[in-house]
Amino acid sequence: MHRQETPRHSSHWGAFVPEVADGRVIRARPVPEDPDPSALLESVPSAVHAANRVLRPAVRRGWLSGREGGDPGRRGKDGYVEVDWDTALDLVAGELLRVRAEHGHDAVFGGSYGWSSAGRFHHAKTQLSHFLATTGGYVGQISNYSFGAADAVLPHVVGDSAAVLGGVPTWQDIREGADTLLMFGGAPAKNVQVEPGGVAAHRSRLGLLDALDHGVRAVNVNPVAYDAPPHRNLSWLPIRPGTDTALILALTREVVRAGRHDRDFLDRCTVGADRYLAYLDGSADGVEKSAGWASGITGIPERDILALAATLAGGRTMVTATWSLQRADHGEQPYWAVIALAAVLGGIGLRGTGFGFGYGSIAGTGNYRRRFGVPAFTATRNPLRRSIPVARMADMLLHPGREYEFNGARYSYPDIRLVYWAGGNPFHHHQDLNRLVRAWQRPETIIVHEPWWTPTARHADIVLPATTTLERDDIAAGSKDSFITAMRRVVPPVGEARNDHAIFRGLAERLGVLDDLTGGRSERELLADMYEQARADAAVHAVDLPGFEDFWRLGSIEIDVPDSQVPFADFRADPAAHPLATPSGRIELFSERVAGFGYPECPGHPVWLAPYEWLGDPDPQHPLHLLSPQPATRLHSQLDMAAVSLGSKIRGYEPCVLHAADAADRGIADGDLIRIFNVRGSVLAGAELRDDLVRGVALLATGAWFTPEFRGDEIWDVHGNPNALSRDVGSSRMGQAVTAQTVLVQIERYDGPDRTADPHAVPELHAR
Ligand SMILES: Nc1nc2c(c(=O)[nH]1)N[C@H]1C(S)=C(S)[C@@H](COP(=O)(O)OP(=O)(O)OC[C@H]3O[C@@H](n4cnc5c(=O)[nH]c(N)nc54)[C@H](O)[C@@H]3O)O[C@H]1N2
Ligand SMILES: Nc1nc2c(c(=O)[nH]1)N[C@H]1C(S)=C(S)[C@@H](COP(=O)(O)OP(=O)(O)OC[C@H]3O[C@@H](n4cnc5c(=O)[nH]c(N)nc54)[C@H](O)[C@@H]3O)O[C@H]1N2
Ligand SMILES: [Mo]
Repeated sequence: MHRQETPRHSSHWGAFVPEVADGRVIRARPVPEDPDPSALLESVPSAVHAANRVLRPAVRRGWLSGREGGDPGRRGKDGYVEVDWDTALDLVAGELLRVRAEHGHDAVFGGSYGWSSAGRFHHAKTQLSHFLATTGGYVGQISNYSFGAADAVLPHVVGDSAAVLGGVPTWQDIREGADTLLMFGGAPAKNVQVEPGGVAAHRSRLGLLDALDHGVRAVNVNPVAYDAPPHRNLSWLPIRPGTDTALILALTREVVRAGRHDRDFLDRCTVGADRYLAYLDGSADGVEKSAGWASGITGIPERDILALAATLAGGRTMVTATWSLQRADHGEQPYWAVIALAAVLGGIGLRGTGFGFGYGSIAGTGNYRRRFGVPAFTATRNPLRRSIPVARMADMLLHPGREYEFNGARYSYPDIRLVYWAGGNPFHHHQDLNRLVRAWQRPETIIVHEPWWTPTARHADIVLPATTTLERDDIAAGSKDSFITAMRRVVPPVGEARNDHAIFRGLAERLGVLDDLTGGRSERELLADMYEQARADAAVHAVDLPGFEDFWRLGSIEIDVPDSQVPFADFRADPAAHPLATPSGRIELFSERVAGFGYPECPGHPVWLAPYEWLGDPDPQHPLHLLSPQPATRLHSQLDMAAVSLGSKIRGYEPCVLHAADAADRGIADGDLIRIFNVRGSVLAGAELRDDLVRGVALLATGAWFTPEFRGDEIWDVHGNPNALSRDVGSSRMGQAVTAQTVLVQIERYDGPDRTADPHAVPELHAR
């Protein structure tokens, strides 16, 4: 074990050494052990001391007047009255009591999806879950926006979701074990800056380069060329968005047609291969899934597909896909199809081959995944045990009582009267924000904890100011990073901000349950307990961590972890002795259970199904496909108000990447303002022209703060959030996951009036 003695701090985008002057953070320097630090550290000082911090508790004027018999006004348009903490906490405690007494616990929605901050104790969403569970229960959210479709389907196919959580070959394994690395979605360097819980050593970008330097040949299947490193061993295969499943089916079919499939692996380790292969050769439905067939769907020449199939079968192949592929209509299909392709190639369970998801999506994928000794605060179990699939949140608010299906079962939406959010920003992350604006008017009370006046804070009734990590003590740790970092408080709270945990203490006191919330322990004792639990867990795995006080003094510890991880190795060697957690114990290329759900949009084996919007079914009014990748310049909506993100804007608007030829057709020059629109909304953005992407594709990163402005009867987002354009429907009844990547739009040059709203402004504030 290797120990450092420098005081440090951490964040989802990296560990750092803060520099402080006159009570303010002035710099965040990368830690010395980070081989590839993130430029996002430059945004730390301007975020902590941003002009739009929430300084005092604030209550929406219309909500207050509604309670006094006046007009409740409209969320998102109102000013706020600032109040003292006692008044604010009395109001929140009173509302919780009132709503639960009048409507029951399932009228309280506390799903509160969101990344919060890296510190594992003050993880706002978990603190909220713990508080709401302690006080009787709430409606939660299950799964996530990141890989919800995969999370639903993978357990049916391979028994669990490890392949999407980092239980995959390491970069060293790929270097040693693979000849060809087939990457659906490439390996965007921008994405591997971040890891939930913090990352002290960024290794992903360098791991890929190392594999390429050692002769691994990689193929970036992607609508854009630039999300993979320029390298002599890497080539780009441009594809139409949303059509990968067709390509994967055809690659599988061509390998089988050439007789180069691994029959032994299929017989020993899978079930349903024959039914799947009968779909591929056309005997099931009369359509052979050939290279020629896929060419018409994907836009890739037939000969390129045939050549790729020959390469895959001719050596040791590793197949990866970024998470974005499944954040789409029928998002379950490309992942199931990737597993089936890897099974046909027969490399599953051997070092560095087979399949794995999320390389290039998140920093830790390709590192060893540690299953022990990761400090984390755990919420007490929700006694209500009621949750909705995460992305069905607006449906729930709009349609209380309505039935829906999810992963083979039937449920109904609760009737929500109170929404409580801490650590997430639904007015950035949810699809079809104009629909969310309407859904959001329905609850009686909306409570939000936020450090900043985000769009979600500005759509709330009671806003409580939360500290940032630099204003409190915490511990950072990620399962795919080998460091545990003490995050020492470095500056005093900004304004009257309080830690989320302290806010819940204040509420629990009012509700008479403080001891249930804390077990009678102080914040510091709870932090130490969290660490000591991880330490005990590590000891079971023969890893010796120092005691809490020593750890705190050291500031950072590193755990030795292996550099190799070979999933499915035991299973491959002896499938009967090491069965998977599927009904058959094997990899299911056909799943009787999934077939039994009776969902035509997710039948018993992988299929190609055309998405509800795509370039293969052109809409003359909306001829461009809009992708919404993760932003290079921030973490989702976090840091949008800070230096790096602000520096990337075009005249204050979010940049939208357009093909230069598509722009020329529309009279759009680099740096022009543009309007992006479809039937769901209109968004203003700045044009950034490139020529290394597929024509007909445009890209607008997520996370620009939604800034609604009324233009006639329509709400326009005058900053550049793609969710004002995305559609709010589930991937299928299997996953009910987001379909944010399935969006067609039109784009035109915008010469209209400038906006009046400032995306990072503070709302009108009044003294009580
Ligand atoms: N169109 C489109 N939409 C998408 C996606 C996409 O690809 N396309 N991707 C989706 C995905 S994968 C994700 S994960 C989501 C991300 O969606 P979110 O996780 O909601 O995004 P964040 O911006 O990280 O929101 C975290 C919020 O918590 C606040 N916060 C930070 N620290 C604290 C704290 O200590 N206390 C409190 N109370 N608050 C804190 C931040 O200020 C911020 O407002 O977006 C999804 N939305
Ligand atoms: N800097 C930064 N990094 C982040 C985040 C962030 O906000 N900022 N967010 C983090 C989070 S929460 C998540 S879930 C991950 C998400 O990680 P991903 O979902 O993997 O990220 P994306 O950037 O949406 O897309 C990855 C690549 O897929 C390609 N792609 C998109 N559609 C298609 C398609 O139909 N076919 C093919 N073949 N390729 C396609 C895109 O062009 C891009 O190159 O990122 C994480 N990393
Ligand atoms: Mo995510």
